[in-house]
Amino acid sequence: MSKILSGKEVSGRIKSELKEQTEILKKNNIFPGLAVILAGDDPASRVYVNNKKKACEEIGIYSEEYTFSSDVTEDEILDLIDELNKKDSISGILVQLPLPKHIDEKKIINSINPKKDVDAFHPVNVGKIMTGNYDFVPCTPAGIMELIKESDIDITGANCVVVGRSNIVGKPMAMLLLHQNGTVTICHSKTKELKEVTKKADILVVAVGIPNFVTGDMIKPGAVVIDVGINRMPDKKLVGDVEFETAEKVAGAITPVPGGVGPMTIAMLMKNTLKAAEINAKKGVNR
Ligand code: L34
Repeated sequence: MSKILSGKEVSGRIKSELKEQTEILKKNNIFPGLAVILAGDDPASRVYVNNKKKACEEIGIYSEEYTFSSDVTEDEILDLIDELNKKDSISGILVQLPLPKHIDEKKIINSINPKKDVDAFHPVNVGKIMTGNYDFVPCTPAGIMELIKESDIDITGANCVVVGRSNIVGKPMAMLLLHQNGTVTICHSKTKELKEVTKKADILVVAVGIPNFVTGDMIKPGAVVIDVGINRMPDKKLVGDVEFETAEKVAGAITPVPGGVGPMTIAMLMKNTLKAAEINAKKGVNR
């Protein structure tokens, strides 16, 4: 039986701290605001964006939502971002991914002012993460780092295996673990003898988007297992990329789905939005 790393619980604690910070910022005439852009009709994205708006309300962050239908043009989104980049009441801009297929995701992300890029997806912020002097940490990897802290494991020297190499999760995750002195291996769909690699992990992060991809026999006894996947099954049930039933018998600590990484992602977005408000108040968004 492993310890359950409840993102729901930890994010609740973090959000109440952020609420206090928001009150202090407001007393100092700093008013954080988040703009969320949603294009298309992906039902999962709709749920995530709703959860983000709800978190803003809870904490006292002003928020705006912009929705477009799936036939939106690139220029329409670029024009909106241009406007939001200049708008004083907006400290953070988030374009919910994935975007409709005909939209060039890179072009859209590149148009966001890096000082308002609360996802940390802009190349300037990605570069800063590489070198280790960053303001914004991408929300999902940042949330995972908080959950690992809860597990009481020391990352220094530990074998950390990240399965998945996306720009949103896998790559930045590997960097954050490396900054904390982990010995990091990145695996992906072309990795040979995957099980041999995952079996050696003291910390195993799985972000591949395939239901029940990692099973108990692939896990080292006592390992910390972080499941980033959220897959909706035909019966509407949510399952992760890790087969929970077999994994929790082997792991020392494990995140559930739902209630694990998802709520942490949102808490970290709130944290980044407060940070953006603070930075932009001090330095201005154009410097
Ligand atoms: N730009 N796009 C941008 N930034 C992000 O940080 C994201 N991500 C991922 C998808 N696209 C993005 C999210 O917001 C994934 N993600 C996300 C956010 C919230 C939740 C899950 C993923 C979440 O709230 N999960 C709940 C269950 C939600 C449900 O019922 O479907 C949970 O308990 O895991």
